[in-house]
Amino acid sequence: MKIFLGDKLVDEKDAVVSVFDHGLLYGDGVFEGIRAYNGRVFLLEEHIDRLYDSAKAIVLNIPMTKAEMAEAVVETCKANEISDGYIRLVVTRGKGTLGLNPYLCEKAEVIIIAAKIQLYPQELYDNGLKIVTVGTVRNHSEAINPRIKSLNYLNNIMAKIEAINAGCMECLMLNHKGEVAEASGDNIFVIKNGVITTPPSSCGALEGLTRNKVIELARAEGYEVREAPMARYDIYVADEVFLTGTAAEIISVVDVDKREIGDGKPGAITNKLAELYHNAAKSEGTPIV
Ligand code: PXG
Repeated sequence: MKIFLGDKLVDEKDAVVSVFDHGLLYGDGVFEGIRAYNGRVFLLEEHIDRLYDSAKAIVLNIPMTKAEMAEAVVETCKANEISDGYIRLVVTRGKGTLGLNPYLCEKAEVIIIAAKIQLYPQELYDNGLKIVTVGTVRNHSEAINPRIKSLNYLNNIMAKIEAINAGCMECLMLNHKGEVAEASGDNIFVIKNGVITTPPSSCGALEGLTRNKVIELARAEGYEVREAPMARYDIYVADEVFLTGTAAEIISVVDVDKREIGDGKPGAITNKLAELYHNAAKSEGTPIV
């Protein structure tokens, strides 16, 4: 496998970073998870915009232009003959000292990995997911804003541990006010009486690109979509619930804290949105050429 590291493609065995890299020492950096479908990188410009916004928010200077970054992503896919796969783009603060001071780090490190992804088992797409609310509260937006896709994922990992310990593969995370935020690695949507609602990012959600695409597709199809704060109650009494993410795509949730959602099966609107999403993913994107 070829990895993009720094400013060029190298063999996987040569793709090594310093033990003094602040990405490793402090989770100091930003990342993106991107999908390629059918020989195209889906939502590439949007992912790169979000990466640079995340970097700006943490005062991280990415030593490449957005155009160079987009080119590097495509080159990495090409070098690994990826036409359907998953791309992990990581920018760390780079090599520094054992102290926190990020200004002592010489240069940000850029890493691009283009590989295959393991999805949820098909059975879960067919029958839906069970989730539980976890005690780990989503990061306070004035501590680490959840809109920053930072390398520091302990908040999400603590939530994921609770989910797995409870026998679930995903969970519901609330913000410090008890409002619905998101899942540990996905955004959440509810459908009630035909209206689709998802929490605004101000409630503690990453502004997911799958989320944004689903909102756009749903509105184009004539559905009413709202971004509004929600309580767990709104989830429990929903007709349909689903999660969105680059890796998960659209997956139905049929049980939340032992409350069956709707009739306990993936709903019609969720299935329709998944179909629209897959059609967009297959036909849009930056060609890998
Ligand atoms: N919320 C969080 C906290 C995320 O990490 C999403 C929402 C969905 O955003 P996008 O832009 O992908 O629609 C994410 C992204 C994994 C994994 O292995 C998931 C993400 C990132 C890295 C790994 O499940 N999700």
